[in-house]
Amino acid sequence: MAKKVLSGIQPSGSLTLGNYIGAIKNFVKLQQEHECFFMVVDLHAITVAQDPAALRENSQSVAALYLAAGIDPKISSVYMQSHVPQHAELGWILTTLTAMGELERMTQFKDKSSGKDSVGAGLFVYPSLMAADILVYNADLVPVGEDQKQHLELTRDLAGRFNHRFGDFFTVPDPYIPEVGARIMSLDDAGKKMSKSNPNPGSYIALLDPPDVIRKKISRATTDSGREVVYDPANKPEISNLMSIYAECSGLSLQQIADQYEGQMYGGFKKNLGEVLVATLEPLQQRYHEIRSSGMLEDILAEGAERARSVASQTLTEVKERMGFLPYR
Ligand code: ATP
Ligand code: LTN
Repeated sequence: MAKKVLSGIQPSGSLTLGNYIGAIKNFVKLQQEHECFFMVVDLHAITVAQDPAALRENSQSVAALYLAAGIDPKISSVYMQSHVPQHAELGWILTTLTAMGELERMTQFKDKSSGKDSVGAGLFVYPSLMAADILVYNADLVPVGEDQKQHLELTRDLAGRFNHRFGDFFTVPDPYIPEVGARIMSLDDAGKKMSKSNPNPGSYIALLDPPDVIRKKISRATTDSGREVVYDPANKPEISNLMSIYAECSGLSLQQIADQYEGQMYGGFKKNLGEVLVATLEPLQQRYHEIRSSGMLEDILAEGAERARSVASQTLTEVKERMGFLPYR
């Protein structure tokens, strides 16, 4: 049966291979069978300081990359989170149902706030806004990478809490996390996830990196001692990470890759991986540039937001009535 699917990516930098493998590839897959909502979560991005010009550029870039990767705006709604004001409104309501202790336990908050002198309150309440993003459409499925699992659990708890207090209304959503590629690691440190806000560009492959930059970054990626191309995340995290990337972009299984490179050293494997990535990303980049220069983005985002608002506004009316807010005309 067709389900409602929702997800979002922050316009907080240039999208990486981690975003593509962990999230966007699944968006494209799910849209064939389900009713999908794919947002650019600009309200989440401002939980850390964003330069206005960069936010504008990154917002358009994420939306264009969604389309370039194969999201079809005729069957999926593609839009900016800030164009649907009900997200912020339900976000506030859910914040009032969220306990401080629940937010204090969130590992993304701990990671992003650690070592900072001053931390914005928005970063702290970020998960309640994310819950609102999902619940406002009564989404059934949320495709995300592994790092978002904890936020999804809180979303499920908040849906249950609302339903318990105000009567059954929200759908309790399920995460949809890929088996391979749910956590692509940084190229310079396999102990950290690949992240677009890492200050070292050598730590990630950006989807818009030119072919030579991609080849160079892969050839410089750190590799474990030893020289066998075997998948063993506990003992060989770096080569295992590169193998996951290879598998996700070539369609080969991890075993097929291990067999193909048996008895060979890392050099040939890395060289071929660079070529696999270039072959995956070049067509996507071409479509991206066509979309950016076509001027079609604005209309697509307007249409997507209109569809999203019509669903979200009905939810808000019902939620507020159940909670005892006076209606207005
Ligand atoms: P930031 O560094 O700004 O926090 P990010 O690169 O972690 O950003 P998000 O916008 O937070 O990216 O994430 C968008 C989606 O991509 C989420 O579903 C997230 O789980 C997924 N994702 C992000 N990084 C990875 C990764 N390294 N491996 C797999 N999935 C990832
Ligand atoms: N928190 C997510 C981005 C995000 C999201 C969402 C993902 C915001 N709202 C709703 C899925 C559904 C992140 O940091 N990757």
